[in-house]
Amino acid sequence: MELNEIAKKMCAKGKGILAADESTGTIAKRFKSINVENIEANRLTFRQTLFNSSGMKDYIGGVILFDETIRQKTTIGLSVPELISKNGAIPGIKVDKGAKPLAGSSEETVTEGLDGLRDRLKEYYKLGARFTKWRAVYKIGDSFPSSQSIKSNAHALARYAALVQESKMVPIVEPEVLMDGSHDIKKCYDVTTNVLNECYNELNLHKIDLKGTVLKPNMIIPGSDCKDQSSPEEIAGKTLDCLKKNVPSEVPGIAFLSGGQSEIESSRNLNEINKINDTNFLITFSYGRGLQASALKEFGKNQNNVENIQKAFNHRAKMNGLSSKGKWSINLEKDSAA
Ligand code: 5MM
Repeated sequence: MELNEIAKKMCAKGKGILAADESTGTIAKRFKSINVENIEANRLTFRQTLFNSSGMKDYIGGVILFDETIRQKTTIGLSVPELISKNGAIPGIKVDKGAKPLAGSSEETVTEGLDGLRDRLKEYYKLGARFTKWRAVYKIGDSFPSSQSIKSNAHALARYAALVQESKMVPIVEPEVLMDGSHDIKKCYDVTTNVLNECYNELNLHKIDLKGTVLKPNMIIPGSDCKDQSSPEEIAGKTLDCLKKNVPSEVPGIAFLSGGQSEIESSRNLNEINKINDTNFLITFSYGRGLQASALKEFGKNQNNVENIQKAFNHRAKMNGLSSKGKWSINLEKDSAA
């Protein structure tokens, strides 16, 4: 498949991406919150239950995996990537090695993982991956993000994307401006503008074929401790405006991260954005917590209750699938859950 075709399939109308690429440390936090032991068998059970649910076929275009997961064999005989493909989605892999302290600006981070990446990509392709993900993280503060952080992270994202396209896979470019802090929505808009601008400068410099990429940005949202919270309409208007001004029109798909929004908030905001989407971008979700929080709770209640875990996941997948078409409503939330 051509890169552009893969990107469009990942973000096809009515579908989005399941971000199940929590590293061992992050999944440890998630499992701790539900009192489940963080061992390989439990991580496989939870993820296999999601990947084998009926919601996959209708609402999920791609699944982002962690290194451990892409190598696992499910208890039904298939490898994890085989199970995902069988259920109609494209397997993908997180290839960054995490956000590490940025020398010279120790309160900020730069994402590492370029060394040896070309060889790792060859292996992931053989294991079945057809797209990849790399996440850069930007914190908002009085003097953050610095231009040092914006430039170094954009440079790394572009070098990553070039290696990935060379390996015939689609790079998801994820510059995440964090929600943490008391900044207002305008500050988020301005910072995201600068971050996106620098990312596309570097992607162009590194000759990335933008038609074969997917952008995974944050929404334009006030900080989680900001006193003036915004309406979904304002969030949608500012988010779409920021994307129109800063994302080149060749980019086929934009799949948001949920970033700490609740499940309902992330569905509602995505829906509002799609209601006013007058661009050619396929605008959808690439949620981790936004898709998995309820299913994780069910898993905590009883790890063997496949039906309840899948029911919770199918519901969120369906709601976000509707949001990707601007067809979600709070009433459907209640009806479908019932
Ligand atoms: C699923 O979490 C991803 C991996 O995080 P770590 O490397 O810290 O373990 C993360 O990159 C995720 O893909 C995005 O942030 C989207 O997830 P949310 O929960 O923000 O929708």
